[in-house]
Amino acid sequence: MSLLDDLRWRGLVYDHTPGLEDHLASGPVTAYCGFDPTADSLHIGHLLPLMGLARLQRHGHRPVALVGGGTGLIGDPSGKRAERTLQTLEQVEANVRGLRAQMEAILDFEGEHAAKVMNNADWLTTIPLTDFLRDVGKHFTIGYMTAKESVKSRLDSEVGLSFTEFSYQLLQAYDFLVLHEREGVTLQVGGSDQWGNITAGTDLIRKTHGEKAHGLVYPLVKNAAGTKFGKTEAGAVWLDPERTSPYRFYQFWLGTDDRDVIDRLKSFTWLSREEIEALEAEHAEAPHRRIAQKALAEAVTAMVHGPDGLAGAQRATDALFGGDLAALSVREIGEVFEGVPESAMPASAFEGEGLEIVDVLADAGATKSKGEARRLVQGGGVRIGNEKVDAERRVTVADALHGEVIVVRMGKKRVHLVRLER
Ligand code: 629
Repeated sequence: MSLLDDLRWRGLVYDHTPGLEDHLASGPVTAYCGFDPTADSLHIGHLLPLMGLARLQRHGHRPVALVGGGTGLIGDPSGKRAERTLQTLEQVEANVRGLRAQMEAILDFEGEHAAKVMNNADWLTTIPLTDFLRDVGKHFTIGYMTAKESVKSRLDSEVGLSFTEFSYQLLQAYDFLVLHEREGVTLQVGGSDQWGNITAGTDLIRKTHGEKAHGLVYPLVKNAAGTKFGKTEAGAVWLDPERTSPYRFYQFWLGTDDRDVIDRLKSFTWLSREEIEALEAEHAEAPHRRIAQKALAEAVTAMVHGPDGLAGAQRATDALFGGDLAALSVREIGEVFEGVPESAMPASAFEGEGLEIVDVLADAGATKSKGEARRLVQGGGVRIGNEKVDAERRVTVADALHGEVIVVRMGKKRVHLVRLER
């Protein structure tokens, strides 16, 4: 299957310049995608375009990932309803370092079609203003620039648009020109929000060199439920494990809506058409088994966090559903039970004979009263870790995982952590 046919089947083609199919068939093409350093980590919204570069690479083309150390100083108005606050130079530089490291994990930097990471600060922060206005600005009319969706929508709105952000499309157009001249780049890819900026570049290359350059944009990912993809109650889903733990990351994909899961397998994994169609059939037959969600969560977590990251995430998930809690590190326990109510009690109380379970529940505030604690225990719904306990059971230091934290469960849904204070 040709690259474009594969991308189409995966639902990754929203629009492209005419003649792209022939251009890709004419030989190895050098393609780029840009990422502005608005944070020190990429999030899953960036995964699709980054994997898109890797898909091109696997079909024999050469990818360039561009970090916007220069454009990040300005701010792209595309798809943004309000003006952005400027970032400091130091922030942008620190963020560039974070992004570069993550890109290096997904793209292949070896071999004939080795990927390259470049930074547009190298040319955008050094070009004299007068050169820029003469060599780039002169090719664009105000009418052309204001006709772009990113500009039009803001001009019609109350917040307006600064001259700074208005200029952004020219910077991205100039990048495409520079990469065309220096690296032989003839294709820019991105999300559909980037179409205006990309075509500004193809127009500039045509005007300056009389050459044809191409653009290809992906549809923006949408949830069937109408909610925003990639956002959870805790905010964005980041690739940096310090920001979003591999466990949370895994859980995010595991929670994919039945109506979305096959599309996500197509766009966010390297699974083949045959493998995905087999999963689709299984999923249609028994959606409650969540086989497709598991395959998705495994594939994306392994790709981003490696086999160890995936193993840790699965261990944590199993532990939560009856597996061995003792296999988790204190840190993993914190991740698995993030947001669960907790209280501290002196470790000394748990030494020797320890305390009665009813007292632990009441003293920790896990139940409202001793009466409620007693009812719950007698009803057989209380467990320490995954062990069911009766009213006779005494709780000691031995029940604390790593000597630090006791996991108390009440019924199916309620959990309370008791941290031992020393
Ligand atoms: C200089 C900067 C270039 C080319 C591109 C850029 C960045 C571009 C942008 N992209 C978004 C970003 O940085 O703002 N102006 O967060 C983001 N992108 C990936 C996809 C996107 C897009 O990194 O293109 O559509 C999200 O899926 O919003 O010379």
